[in-house]
Amino acid sequence: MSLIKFEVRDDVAWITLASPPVNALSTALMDELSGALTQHRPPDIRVAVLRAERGSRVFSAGHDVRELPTNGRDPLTYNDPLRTLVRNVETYPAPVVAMVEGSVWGGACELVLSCDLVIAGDTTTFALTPARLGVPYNLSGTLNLLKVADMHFIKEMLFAARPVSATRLEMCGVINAVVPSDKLEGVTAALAADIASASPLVHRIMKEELRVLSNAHPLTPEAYERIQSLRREVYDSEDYQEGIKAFLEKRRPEFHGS
Ligand code: YXS
Repeated sequence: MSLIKFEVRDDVAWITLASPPVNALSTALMDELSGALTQHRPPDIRVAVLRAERGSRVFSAGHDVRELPTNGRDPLTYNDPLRTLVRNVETYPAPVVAMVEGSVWGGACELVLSCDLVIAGDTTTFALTPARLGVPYNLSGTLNLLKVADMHFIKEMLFAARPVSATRLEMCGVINAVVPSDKLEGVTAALAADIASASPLVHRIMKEELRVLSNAHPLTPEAYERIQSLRREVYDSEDYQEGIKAFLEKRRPEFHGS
């Protein structure tokens, strides 16, 4: 059974997460999303819209915790499904709009924020919860946050690791707009139609230009190695094992900082 729904209406591809109960980003779901973006491209598609089912209480619960490796390996390296999916969104040769209804958790925040525009319903929340699981948010996701939000807001989201309203993210310029939930689909469809009526060539070129320029961060090998060693410290830790174990056992984790 497919874990997404796919429909094209007037050059706009509507990609719906449909993996109950909480659209956890399993490898199967992420591979289907990447497949939809790889198989359906311009010139047939002028805009892609990523959404959950109408009325969703949870847009996506983030990375499927049951698939996080527990053998001390970083689960979010270059070729892992979430990183591959985010890159497929960022390099898709047309604008991708996230239409967000319900709560967004962990790696799903990164997926949504990797889209070119984000329109959220007024009950939507975003929660970056890796600290509650003993996991460090991945490197590219952290860089993407630095591109769109100021440091204090990023630290609040990552350290407090609790849901933040879409209105707050809009105020901080992290997402484009918050609209009443019953208007969300109409507003998103109108925006997509506007975009679809403009030059697809300019969209493709400008999107790639912005991606290349925004990633132009010189990182010395020493800086890279320092960051990798910090991440390795986490994945080798007991806290990492405890975070996943506690989630699966439905209890509060007991972190000891090692
Ligand atoms: O008990 P059953 O079998 O029915 O399963 C429950 C949950 O265990 C399951 N579930 C998940 N399974 C795998 N991965 C998940 N992320 C996940 N989230 C939930 O779905 C069934 C229904 O969940 P339940 O009973 O909690 O539903 P609810 O409506 O009361 O609450 C929905 C949520 C989303 C608020 C709640 O499930 C929740 O807080 N989930 C964890 C959200 C989270 O912290 N996600 C971050 C995952 S780690 C990640 O994304 C990256 C590694 S990172 O951290 O770096 O961003």
